[in-house]
Amino acid sequence: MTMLPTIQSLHVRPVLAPMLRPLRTASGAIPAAPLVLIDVQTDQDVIGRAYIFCYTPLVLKPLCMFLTDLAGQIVGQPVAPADRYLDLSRTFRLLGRQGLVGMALSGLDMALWDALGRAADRPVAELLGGTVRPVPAYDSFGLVDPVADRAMLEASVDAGFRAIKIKIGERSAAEDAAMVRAVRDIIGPDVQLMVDLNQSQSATEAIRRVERLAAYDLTWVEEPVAAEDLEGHARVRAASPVPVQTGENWWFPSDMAHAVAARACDLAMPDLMKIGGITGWLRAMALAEAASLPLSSHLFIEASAHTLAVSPTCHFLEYLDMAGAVLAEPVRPVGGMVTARGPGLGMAWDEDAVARFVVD
Ligand code: SMN
Ligand code: MG
Repeated sequence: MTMLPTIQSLHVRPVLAPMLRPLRTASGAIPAAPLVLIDVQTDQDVIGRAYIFCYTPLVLKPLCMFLTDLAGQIVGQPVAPADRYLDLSRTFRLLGRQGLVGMALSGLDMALWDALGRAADRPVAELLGGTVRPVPAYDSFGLVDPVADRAMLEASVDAGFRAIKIKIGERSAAEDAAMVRAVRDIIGPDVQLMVDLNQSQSATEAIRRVERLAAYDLTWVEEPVAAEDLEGHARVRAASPVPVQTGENWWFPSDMAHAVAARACDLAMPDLMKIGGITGWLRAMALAEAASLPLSSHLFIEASAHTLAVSPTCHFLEYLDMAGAVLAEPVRPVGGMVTARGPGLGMAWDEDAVARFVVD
């Protein structure tokens, strides 16, 4: 029986990766993607790779330092993601795993699953007992201008996407309604349309806004109030004619369990970097199945194609490419579907691009 690989070292690099479409949301703008690239070297001549999306460049260096110091906890240990998840959960029990800790642990977990897949020369989806298969994707935009962005929206539909998300909440309710109406006219009645308020409203205002938007046949309204306001989410959900989506800010499966118990949402979309990586996702997908919640991803398109392929209530993969500029082969949706690649998670860095975008 092949021995598990052993972790030999951890190498991290901070980069600012240009994005195909710089992102503006009701809660802030992201002109370029601040990423920490993680490489886990092992003794079986495979390197596990993953990345962390940091939202702001301000945490690039602290995360790199933390991960470099974290290496001392895992070097010499087997590439056994579930074991390392439990060890590190204990290590950080007193501090808590929210914030940078959770991001680092989740990113490390993804890199370990990549290493395990590479050692077995199989895609991670197969290690999880499934098979690689096309997963429905939606094209995820930021705040849009229906005039200036018309061509981009039309190109998305022409490329085969059957679902599109836009962000709202930065402007007045009337301006948001005009934008949603215009986007619905551009994409036509047969393409699903989702909106994301990015935590920008009170429950009362969110209800008021969603009632104005219901005429445009929305698939979901996302994070209407602050992510941690579960009671507010539940209030919006009880009054909303549009299904409520949330989850990108759940820290580890316990946050998801609390949201399910609070009846906060009709749909769930954990983020691999906050839910605890692939190991955390496996627990989250079980909670979604038990609560009959359609499960979608948030960012991390490469790894999400593997985890959604084995998720019982798989709904949509969010196509919002944060790392394509530093990957040798960026993910390319085909006909509105994304198919996972192996071995492992199927990512290789474009080292010339990394050298261009690395942050000193
Ligand atoms: C989002 C927010 C911030 C960065 C990327 C994406 C957004 C989403 O909430 O759901 O895509
Ligand atoms: Mg969102």
